[in-house]
Amino acid sequence: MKIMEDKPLVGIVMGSSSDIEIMEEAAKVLKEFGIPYEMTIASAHRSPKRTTEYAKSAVERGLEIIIAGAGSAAHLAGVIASETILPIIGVPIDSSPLRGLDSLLSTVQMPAGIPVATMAIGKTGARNAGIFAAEILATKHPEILEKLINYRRRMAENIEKEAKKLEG
Ligand code: RP5
Repeated sequence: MKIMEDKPLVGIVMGSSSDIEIMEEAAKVLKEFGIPYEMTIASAHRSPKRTTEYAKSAVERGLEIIIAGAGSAAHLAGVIASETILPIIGVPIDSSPLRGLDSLLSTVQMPAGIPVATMAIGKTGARNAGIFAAEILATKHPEILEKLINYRRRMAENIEKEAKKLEG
């Protein structure tokens, strides 16, 4: 397990080492916002015990949110959600011949009672998972709120610049 700081607030979990390239996008955002996180691999079907232990110990280890990314029949986020009351953000990964549609449906279509906040497929979803985690944390961490406000302002300024360039 890669611990970025003493006390990670966000756990990033993925089903396979083949998911790292995608899930790094979530990590990049958390780094940008200075949010401590940890990253690990746990598979809902290949290592179910490790997965449930990770979820069950999350609160006592100080995590406040878990981002879970998986491909194919992606039950990782749902299984983790069933073992903790922390909010779970799911990232469907486009690693199968169905290009992520399978993981999108299996992540988003949670039966009533155990929600998973599901993002878009692939790198965009992983990046948004990082931003969404920051937004949840911002409700109680004012320094993260300030960074998010600045991030939004910079995005809007970039659009203004691009528009001016296009309009001539
Ligand atoms: C899922 O199966 C993983 O999340 C990954 O996206 C997919 C393929 O895994 P590998 O066969 O590449 O390990 O569990």
